[in-house]
Amino acid sequence: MSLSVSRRLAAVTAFAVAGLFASAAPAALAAPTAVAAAPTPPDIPLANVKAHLSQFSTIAANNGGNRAHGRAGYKASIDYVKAKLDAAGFTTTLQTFTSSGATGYNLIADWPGGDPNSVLMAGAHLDSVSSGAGINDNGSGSAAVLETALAVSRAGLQPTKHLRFGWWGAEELGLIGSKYYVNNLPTAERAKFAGYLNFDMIGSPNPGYFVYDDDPTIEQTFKNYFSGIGVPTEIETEGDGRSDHASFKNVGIPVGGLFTGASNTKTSAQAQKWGGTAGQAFDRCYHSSCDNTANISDTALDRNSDAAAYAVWTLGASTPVPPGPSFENTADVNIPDSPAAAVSSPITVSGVAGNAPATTKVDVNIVHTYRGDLVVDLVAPDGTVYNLHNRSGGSADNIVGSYTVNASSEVANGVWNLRVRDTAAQDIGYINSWKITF
Ligand code: DTR
Ligand code: CA
Ligand code: ZN
Ligand code: ZN
Repeated sequence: MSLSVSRRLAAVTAFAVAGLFASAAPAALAAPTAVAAAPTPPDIPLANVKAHLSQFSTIAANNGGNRAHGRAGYKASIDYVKAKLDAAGFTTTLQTFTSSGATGYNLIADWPGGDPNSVLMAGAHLDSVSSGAGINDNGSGSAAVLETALAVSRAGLQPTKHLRFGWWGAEELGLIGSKYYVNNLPTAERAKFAGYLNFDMIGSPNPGYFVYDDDPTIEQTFKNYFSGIGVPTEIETEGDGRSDHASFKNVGIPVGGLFTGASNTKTSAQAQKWGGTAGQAFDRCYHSSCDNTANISDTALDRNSDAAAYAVWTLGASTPVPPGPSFENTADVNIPDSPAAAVSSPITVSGVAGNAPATTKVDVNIVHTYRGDLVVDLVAPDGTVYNLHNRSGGSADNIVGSYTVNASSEVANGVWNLRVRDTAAQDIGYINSWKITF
């Protein structure tokens, strides 16, 4: 693995800024225009979201036990969502396609108004697998996006961007519906997209709180929400590209999203920070007949529904501060056991004018079997030491997290080091990667 300087990030951020926040045509990397302060995002009523899940459950029960592509249960699900949106003043379009010899449906709902050259879209796949009702996968995402759209209508929101919502068919067959939608978007229409937000499995019964680490501005927006409610998040790694955001990302549209986990197992460190059961899958009923209305964490569904609304309001209606340039070192560095000397992973920063900000962000990914052994420091180019972790966490595994450091007295350019020392015998590990964002 090599040192990678995320110049792409600066370019993407500039594009995202141009796309998400400027009134000029997205193609021009215009500076963000001043916009009125964003209206306050609403709380999405959990009861409303669960009422949609109950409807999806009834639809499955009345149609052979599932809501899969090509089955009556899927079409009934689309009809339910469309009727709600039509009644709420959306302009809806039913897009048909054929897959595996059956007719598939995408539902697109446009909220009238906003800059037609800057589209912010939120979406979820509506189909289930054939083995069950698909309440978490993906009734949860579909219901949250539906209720967010209905909240836009209730608020009579007049966002800066043009808001669009989508419910995809045949995701379980391989992102078929979202691919069909994107592939049939003229290039000029694709260029109008400021971003696509994906919600696939956001109510897992043993939940994790994962944020897609694709577009940094969208990622930061979701992280801002969760840090505002005191819930730590992790980068989504279970399935890069395994949901409908991949269809949009593949054509260069900035994407982001939320995920609460599928068949991967929750670690003890994750159970410590999120609760739930370590050693158990985030969703034991993934793609199973037990993915029913009992297969939902109300807390996770509520938090993620509110986060979806927060992102639509924030990204659609105002100009959040995009993250600055970041630099990353992904080279593995072994951490020898105590009493060995500390080891360091260097990052050479260049091209950043002035001093580091008071909110310098350090993302750390250390694999270790006993985080309580470790002392982790950020060492500035002039040798100043900023302690990030000082032996907390006991026997839990790994240190994966973000730290905010007031490094405003440090010149940004120069060689920064992440320094790690193992201070107790037994248990070893390595620095997997780290990133500094100004
Ligand atoms: N592909 C989704 C489930 C899934 C698995 N990993 C991820 C990561 C991000 C979003 C979704 C998923 C499905 O089975 O529908
Ligand atoms: Ca809520
Ligand atoms: Zn699935
Ligand atoms: Zn899914």
